[in-house]
Amino acid sequence: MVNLISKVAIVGVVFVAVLYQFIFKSLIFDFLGHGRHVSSIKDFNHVKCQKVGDLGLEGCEDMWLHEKTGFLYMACTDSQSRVQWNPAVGALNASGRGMNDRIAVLDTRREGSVSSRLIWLNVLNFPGINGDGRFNLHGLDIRADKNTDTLRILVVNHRPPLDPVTGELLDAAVVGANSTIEQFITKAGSSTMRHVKTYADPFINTPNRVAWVNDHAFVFTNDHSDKVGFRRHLDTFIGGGSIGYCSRNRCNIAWDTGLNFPNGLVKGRDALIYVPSTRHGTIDVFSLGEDHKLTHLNEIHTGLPLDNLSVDKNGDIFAAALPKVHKWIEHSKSPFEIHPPTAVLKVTRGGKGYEGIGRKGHLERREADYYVDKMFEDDGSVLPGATIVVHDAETGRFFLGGAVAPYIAICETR
Ligand SMILES: *[C@@H]1O[C@H](CO)[C@@H](O)[C@H](O)[C@H]1NC(C)=O
Ligand SMILES: *[C@@H]1O[C@H](CO)[C@@H](O)[C@H](O)[C@H]1NC(C)=O
Ligand SMILES: CC(=O)N[C@H]1CO[C@H](CO)[C@@H](O)[C@@H]1O
Repeated sequence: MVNLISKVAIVGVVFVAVLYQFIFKSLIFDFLGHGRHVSSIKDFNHVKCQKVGDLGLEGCEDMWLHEKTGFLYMACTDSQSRVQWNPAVGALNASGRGMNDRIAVLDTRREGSVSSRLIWLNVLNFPGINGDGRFNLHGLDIRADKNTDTLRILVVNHRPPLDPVTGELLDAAVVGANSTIEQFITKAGSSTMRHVKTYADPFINTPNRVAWVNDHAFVFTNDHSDKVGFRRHLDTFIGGGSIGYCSRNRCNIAWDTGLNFPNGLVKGRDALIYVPSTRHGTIDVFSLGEDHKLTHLNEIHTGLPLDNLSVDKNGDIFAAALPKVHKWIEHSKSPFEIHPPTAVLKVTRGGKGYEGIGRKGHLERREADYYVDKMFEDDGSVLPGATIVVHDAETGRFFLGGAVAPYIAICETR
């Protein structure tokens, strides 16, 4: 018996040691960022950043820049509500959800105070929850029409779940959020957007970000394996999540292996799909086939836990990274007190640049096809705990927003 117990104990110790080596060590140091050195923005002489607070630009989780006009679209909420309602990180208290989520439009290329260049989009034709016209914003993508000023907007909307008969709130902690993807239409610089349609589909399960692939179709990430439940809890350790595709009224899963918290995906200038996995600090590169499935072409290692990506006019990809995820987790519970560090990474495609369309085999396992540079970073003094960074290649400016941050930041680099 004693023998058996000691054998069990030894096996237990070995098991914990192996877990430490392969899972917890990477979790604590690589992912959570304990012990990682972070520079201050002051070490980057050419970068001048400014906090923009007090204008209601809170919780601006996602941003998109209209290259032609310089209008910056931002999906915002109030920071405090994200503490209660943020299905991506399992905050599922629907009665604390934001009741004033809205899209801001900042004219970034005009002179004058920020407030004189900022408008909020009024929403037309959208029923919301029991007719209240409201939504709960997360990821967004916009497709600019080639010939006109028309902009097609897609947003992830984390609706609270409702009882279909009574219309009362169901317990989201039990059934999860009722997340949908909403399409709106607007014109650059307009102060309204009109609802076009709702995509509600079993494959749109835990949506995070969307990315248009043409005028009628888009891809999106499901950041977890499920809305709630046991399997979801295992995601941190064994991975989970998927990439979906929707065209008109049909959706399917386009890829579902090897991901771990896939979030702010983009379509690159080269028509490839770039998917960051926060937990791995990698970007997976895919091509989209006629069959609406993805083919994995490459994996870019960035060395930092990543968030959402954006593409600038030159085709370069920018990523907001979280050098200290453990601080960001504290920040997500106390948005006004804790200021986590942010790093801005640039991913440049080498080789043939953005023109060559990738084929399987063509890019496979060739790291040097991409270069990753850290542009600047900050210990939390000026930059928000950024979940998105957008670069205007024309002016050299960067715009940074954070899912729970109480302000945005604008950085000049020239
Ligand atoms: C849920 O949110 C409401 C409204 O903000 C708040 O009063 C309540 O205490 C929250 N519940 C929990 C369990 O945090
Ligand atoms: C989820 O939202 C869709 C689209 O509005 C709606 O048809 C459905 O009844 C909702 N389901 C729940 C559980 O709230
Ligand atoms: C669209 C979007 O903003 N997605 C993610 C950005 O990164 C944060 C932090 O990892 C996620 O919580 C968001 O879901």
